[in-house]
Amino acid sequence: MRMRRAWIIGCLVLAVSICGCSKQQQEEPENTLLYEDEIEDSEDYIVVGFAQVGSESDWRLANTQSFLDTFKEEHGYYLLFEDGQQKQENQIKAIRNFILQEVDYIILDPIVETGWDAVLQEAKAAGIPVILSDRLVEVEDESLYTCWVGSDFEEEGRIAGRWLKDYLEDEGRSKEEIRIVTLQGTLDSSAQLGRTKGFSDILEEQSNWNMLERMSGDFTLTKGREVMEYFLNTYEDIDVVICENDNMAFGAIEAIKDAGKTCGPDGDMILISFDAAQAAIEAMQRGELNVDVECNPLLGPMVEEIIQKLERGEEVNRIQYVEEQCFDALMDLDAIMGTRTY
Ligand code: GZL
Ligand code: ZN
Repeated sequence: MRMRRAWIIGCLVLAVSICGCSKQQQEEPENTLLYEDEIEDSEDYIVVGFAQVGSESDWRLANTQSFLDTFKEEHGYYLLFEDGQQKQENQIKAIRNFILQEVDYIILDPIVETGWDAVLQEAKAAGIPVILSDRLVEVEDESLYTCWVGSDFEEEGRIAGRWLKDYLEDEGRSKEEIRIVTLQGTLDSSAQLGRTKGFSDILEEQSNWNMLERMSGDFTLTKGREVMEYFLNTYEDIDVVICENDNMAFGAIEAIKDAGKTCGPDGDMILISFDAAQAAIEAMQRGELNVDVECNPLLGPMVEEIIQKLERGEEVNRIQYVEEQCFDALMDLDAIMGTRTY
């Protein structure tokens, strides 16, 4: 397989160099060209194509770094990395590029759950296994991907709901009307679907909780701030703000401060977030955030373990969850900061 790939790629490089940058290449992120410079020895490596969502959040950057740290040449891998820049069509183009270059494995972190059947069918027809990392796809034919490794997003949502229920009881507010707004992640992404559903499981058991509105901030600080400004202008009295990731929480904090209000344990509003990136733990230390449900981004080693098993012809579990915790402002945050690598 690898020798054939080297020959095909040789022709491809020759064709491209004759015709110069093809139109298609000019549209692609420049990092797909890095591969061509070292084509001659690629057959000695396990060649992995990784179609990443983007670089929208601290979590995403840590997740990307985990793959760059794992799939190194000294570990016997050649990594083709493509940043989808938060667009599904870029990820689909990247997968087609990987197929063209006959990679040994495709890793996909699908920005949304739907719209993947056709391109994953092409990967299957090319005999290239697809491993899903972090988010999931919804496809007719389950054989279009080998396995998935990531977080139990619904459980993350339930953890946040259970934490809020306990916190309000401790505060003697379990009978009071609790007015809640939610900044959702990228709509139709597994993290958004799971966190919204999981929290709703707890919400529907609390007759005194009132979900005023949910709106997507697309997991980014900028849109998170815009959505929070809208919520503050629309609703007089907000008791709880749920942000489905830290970067939207950072944006919400900015908007809340701009409105002359406060959030966190001693604030006007309870602020709940997901991911637990270092910057969020620091916000908690500043008293701006009440609780953060961790979402572990360090998926590179788990995906590598899967590839090693597949290389040995071993079976792999179809679904593999990562370990996660929940941090709140009452914990020893200095100690926690010392243990975190993202
Ligand atoms: C969750 C991941 C989400 C993070 C966000 O596993 O898909 O995407 O929660 C990131 O920070 O943008
Ligand atoms: Zn060129």
